[in-house]
Amino acid sequence: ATTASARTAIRRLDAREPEFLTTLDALLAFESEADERIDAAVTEILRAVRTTGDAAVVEFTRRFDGLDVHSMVALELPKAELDAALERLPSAQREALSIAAERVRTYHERQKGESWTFTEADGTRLGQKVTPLDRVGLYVPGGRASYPSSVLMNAIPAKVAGVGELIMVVPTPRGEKNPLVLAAAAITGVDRVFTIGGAQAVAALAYGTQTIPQVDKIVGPGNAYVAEAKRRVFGTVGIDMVAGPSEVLILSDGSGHADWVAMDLFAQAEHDELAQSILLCTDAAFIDAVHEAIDRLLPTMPRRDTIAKSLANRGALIRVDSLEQACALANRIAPEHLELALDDAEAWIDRIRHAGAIFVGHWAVEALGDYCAGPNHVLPTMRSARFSSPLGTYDFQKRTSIVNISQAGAQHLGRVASILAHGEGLQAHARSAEMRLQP
Ligand code: HSO
Ligand code: ZN
Repeated sequence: ATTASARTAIRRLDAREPEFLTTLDALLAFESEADERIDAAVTEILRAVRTTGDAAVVEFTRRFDGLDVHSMVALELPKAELDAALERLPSAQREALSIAAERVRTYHERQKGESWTFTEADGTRLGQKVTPLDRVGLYVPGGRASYPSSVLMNAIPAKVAGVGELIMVVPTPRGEKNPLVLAAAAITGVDRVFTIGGAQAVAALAYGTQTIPQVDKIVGPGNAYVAEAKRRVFGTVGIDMVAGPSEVLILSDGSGHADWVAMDLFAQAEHDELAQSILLCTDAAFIDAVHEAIDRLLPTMPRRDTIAKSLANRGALIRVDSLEQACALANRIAPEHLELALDDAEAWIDRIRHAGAIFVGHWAVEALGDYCAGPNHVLPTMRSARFSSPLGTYDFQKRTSIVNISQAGAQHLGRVASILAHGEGLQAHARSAEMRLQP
């Protein structure tokens, strides 16, 4: 006999109810509330690293990570140690890492921006020159959220773009190193690795220290201290984005397997208690089946506590009228990941305007995208897919305008510029343009 499992707490909503949109917006709202203690600590750490460099980083690393080191040099991992970590991996892991890396590289090659120019009839030539960043810092969290796959997703586009030097920082509390993270650094060709973390690592990369060279951009996820530090050094260096908790939205027409949908919701929920997993479905019976699958499968999951909290906090099973309505809601939600769990999924892609990544059909599941499909798994969260894009090769390239005006071109443009400059009351601009005019 089977024992009835307990009902898992997850919202059951109906998009046809009058207050639905208000409920939905409240469910989506995520305030990374400003915490004064974090602000104050980050201010102090940034100031200390900026003024005393290595000494401050070493001291914070002793204090926060319990590493008994006395110099920054001891915090750099020699390249041989990275290569050794890769060598020592069980061959199945090494092979999986290498297949994933190769697929991610191939995909990101296509994103590479190229320089271009065009020439006008009078010989004026205009263009855009694309240049990779000189030096990039990659933050990798320690502990539970230390994902080797994220090393691939950040390092590979940087390398494909042609970044000159890629410097990774990863905290190793009490000296605990994650061999897969080191192996991922080796396989992607990260140039230098320092075992430092927190706001002090962000500060070191942003300002430079005696040992750590100053970078031009800092990418990679981190805890609240890291996020705040990145926000604060923005301007001195570039940053990728300040990401929120991970999100998945699954669109279903009741085709496919309820267990698959339940596990896809879990896959998101197991990341974090604040992660968001939502199902939009046209079929009431299928929603019941998914809820039953959740009840049955949850007790089998090692991370069931995190999953249960995440589903209760921010999850939802939502009944919709039609796939048209589901697509409209998907665009409002602008999810990080959207799964089209539909028999005829391809036909619905055109309706989706806002999503970080669209997974098309029953076989295209987010977990494959997280590791090895090829596209990046660093995606816009918190509805920012309305205005931003996945991390990509283009984030490690920048553009410079090229303006090459012929003598003939200057005659025509000189008159236009002169008139506009007078209109702005800028005489030097006007005369500088007019000096190029021939009588
Ligand atoms: N789903 C996460 C990425 C990830 N999943 C890493 C597993 N490892 C954010 O897209
Ligand atoms: Zn994931």
